[in-house]
Amino acid sequence: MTSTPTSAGIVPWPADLATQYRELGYWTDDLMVDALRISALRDPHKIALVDGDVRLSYAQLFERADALAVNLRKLGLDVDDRVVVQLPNCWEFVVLTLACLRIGVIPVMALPAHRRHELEYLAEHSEAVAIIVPDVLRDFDHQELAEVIRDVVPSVKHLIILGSDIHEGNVDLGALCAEYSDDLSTLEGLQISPDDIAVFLLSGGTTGLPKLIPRSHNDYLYNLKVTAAAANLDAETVYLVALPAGHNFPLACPGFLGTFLVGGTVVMLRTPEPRKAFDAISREKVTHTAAVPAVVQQWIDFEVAENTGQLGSLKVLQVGGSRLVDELAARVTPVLGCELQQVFGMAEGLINTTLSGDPEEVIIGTQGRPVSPGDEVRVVDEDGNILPTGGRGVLHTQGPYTLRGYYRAEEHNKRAFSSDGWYITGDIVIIRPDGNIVVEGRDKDLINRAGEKISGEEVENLIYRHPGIEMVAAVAIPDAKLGERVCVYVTLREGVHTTLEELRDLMKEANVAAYKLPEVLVVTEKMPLTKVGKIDKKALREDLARRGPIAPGSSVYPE
Ligand code: OOB
Repeated sequence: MTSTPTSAGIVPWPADLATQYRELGYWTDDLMVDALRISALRDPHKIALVDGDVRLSYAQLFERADALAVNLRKLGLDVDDRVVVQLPNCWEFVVLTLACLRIGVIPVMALPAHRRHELEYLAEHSEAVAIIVPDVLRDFDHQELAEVIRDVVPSVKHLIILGSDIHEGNVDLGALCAEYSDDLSTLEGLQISPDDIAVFLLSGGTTGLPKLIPRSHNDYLYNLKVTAAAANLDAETVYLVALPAGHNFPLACPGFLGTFLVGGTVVMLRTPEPRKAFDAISREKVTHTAAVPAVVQQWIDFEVAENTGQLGSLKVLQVGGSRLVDELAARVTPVLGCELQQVFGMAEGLINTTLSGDPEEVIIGTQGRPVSPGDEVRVVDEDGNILPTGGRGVLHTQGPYTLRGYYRAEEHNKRAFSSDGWYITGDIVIIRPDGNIVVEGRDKDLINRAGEKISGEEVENLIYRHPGIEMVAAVAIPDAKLGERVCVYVTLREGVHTTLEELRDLMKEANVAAYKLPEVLVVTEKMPLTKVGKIDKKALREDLARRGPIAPGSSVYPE
């Protein structure tokens, strides 16, 4: 079968904006890998990448990326092929990303927690030619799952496996990651345009399954530049990747790619668990890292309890992914001894940050401002009116690194973008007179569990598979540790009983990522409805507030 060219599913920037972004120097028409390689040439012996005992200099990193690129070409991968990537944080992830950029193969950045439900859809929707996964990770057999998906998704030809137990017919990623290749001729003359898609990121997705976010070389390279500058990265930077590396934040805001751009050193760690993270920070003299608020809470608790004093090298802790409450923000510098940089970003594009040197009140109480002068933001009320400064409403944005449409999602795009093409973030914000943004809530059907986004509709669709469920609504229940967890409200058919366990089992049978499973069940006799007959989630959230704390794992029944 021949697959669709990626460009067929892309909404381009309007020509006048594209011209403007070039004239203003935001888009430089360089390929990402070429820009990154300049760092390698500047100081080839400098350590670029650390993963446990593995230490690669810039020269070695790019030799390996080239060798892998050659081997992927030999396997038959071509410019514009899509591959689903689901790897833990490890040096191979980095080498693979660079190799894909080198040969115009587009990685679809899946998350380690994804299971069949998500991966099969991603492979299908992107018409992926390969799936790249570990053999077994945390007791889950990813290789076996990839084989199941290959058998049902016709585009998938290759399974590329990281690990030691490679089944017959599958390809060993370790073997493809050779130290170098002495014949780079297959890498010459590849037709890759800087307007082509470099990577596909995943959206949190408010309707059903995650949407694919196309990021072009021009836009994503610019994203690296502006976020690296905002975080004051330079060649002395040692950046720790502790969040899942396929997320926009640790990937490119500035993340590991942004660190390479300035010639710094990247440290890969599989988990942000405090003991391991603190050891890595002190061992490698980490200067910058990114965390979600739930991780910051753990780090602060750990430091208060253990008084490790291990964070002396840490200059900047970037925090984003969900709202950092002011009380926690205020503790970062006193307890961890580093600067806080709030980052309010989205895989779709727009990144806002506080900056070093901002007044304390800004750093603690706001989510910062757009990193690029090309970012345009406006706040819109329920009737679509643009509000004056200080008004509270939904944030819309457009700019040189914010998408114009999700990949192959024509219908959804009509709702996710305004008629003039701005991205409707769904975040409810106030933009202060000084330009800093405060995130106050959201107007989108999404649950933010420790930075992982869960679509309410997706959970509901899965629970509707239960024949005894009459109506179901998934809403966020506030949680001290994770920010939010998934709570489901259900009404039941006559004579039916259900439990949280049963609904969780139902979702497990559907093979969805575990973070999406509901953690609180409320059985109710009547669902509140809006005037147009939709379930009134606002009323449900108010109901939750009235009920007070409900422990995770609980089911609540009518009296
Ligand atoms: C990051 O990206 P996504 O795509 O996983 O999620 C984006 C959404 C935003 O629309 C907003 O609802 C929420 O996550 N969010 C925040 C926030 N940062 C993200 N809400 C409140 N305060 C913040 N600081 O989450 C992301 C991407 C790049 C850098 C940082 C985070």
